[in-house]
Amino acid sequence: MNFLSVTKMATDDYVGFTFFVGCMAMLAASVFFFLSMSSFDKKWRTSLLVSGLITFIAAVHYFYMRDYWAAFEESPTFFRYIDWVLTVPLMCVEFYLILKVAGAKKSLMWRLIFLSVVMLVTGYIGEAIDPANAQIWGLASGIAYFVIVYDIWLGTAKKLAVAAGGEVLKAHKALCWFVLVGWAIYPIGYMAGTPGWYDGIFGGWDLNIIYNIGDAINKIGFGLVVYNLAVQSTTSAAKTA
Ligand SMILES: *C/C=C(C)/C=C/C=C(C)/C=C/C1=C(C)CCCC1(C)C
Repeated sequence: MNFLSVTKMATDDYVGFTFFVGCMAMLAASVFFFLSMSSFDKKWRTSLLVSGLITFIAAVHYFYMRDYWAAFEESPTFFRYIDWVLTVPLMCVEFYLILKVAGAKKSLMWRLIFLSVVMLVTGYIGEAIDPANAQIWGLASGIAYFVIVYDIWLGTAKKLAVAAGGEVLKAHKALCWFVLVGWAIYPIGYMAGTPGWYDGIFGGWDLNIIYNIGDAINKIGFGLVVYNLAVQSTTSAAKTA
C-alpha cells in the first residue's frame, strides 16, 4: 500500500535527478544572492537582486517540473519556456545594469529583451506547436540569438563596456562568454527534442538533461559574475579610499 503521494524515484532516473539537483542549486543560489545584497554599495544591489530573481524564478519552476516529472515522467515544454521568457530578459537587464556606468541607454536593454523574446517564442513554436517545421523555427530562433551575440560581443554593448573599462569590462566579457558558449547548450537540447536533419547526431540525447545542465551553468554563472563584479569594485574602491 502506498500512503505517500510521491512515487519512488528509480536509481537510473537521471532526468529526475537533475531536476532535483536543479531545485536545490537554484534555491541555494537565490538565498546567497539575496543575502549578499546588503554587503555592497547601493549601485550593485539592483544587479544582485536581479541575479537572485533569475535563480529564484527558476527554482519555483524547477520544483514544479521536478514533481511533474516524478508523477508523469514527462516535462511540459510550456513551463520550461515560461521560466525562460521571464529569466532570459532579466539576463538582458543585467547587461544594461552593469553598463549603466558607461551611459547605457534603456533602448539597448529593450532591444536585447525584444531579441530574446523573439528567440524564445520561435523556439517554443518549433518545439511545442509546429514540430513538423522545427528546423525553420529553430533557424529563426538562431538568427535572433546571433544578433544578441553580435550586439554584446561587437555592437553597442561592447563599445559601452570598453568605455567603462576595468572591472565592468571584465565582467561584461565573462557574461559574453556565457551567452556564446553557455547559451549554445540550448539549441543542442532543441535538436535532441525535435525532428530534423540533425536526428542522426543528437537523436538519442535527452532534452531535459541538456536544458537542466544549461540552466544551472547559465543562471548561477551569470549571477556569480555579477557578484564577483560587486566584490571586485568594492575592494578596489576600499583600496583607493
Ligand atoms: C535560463 C535560461 C536560459 C539562459 C535560456 C536560454 C535559451 C536559449 C539561448 C535558447 C535558444 C534556442 C535557439 C538558439 C534555437 C533553438 C530554440 C532555442 C529556443 C532552444
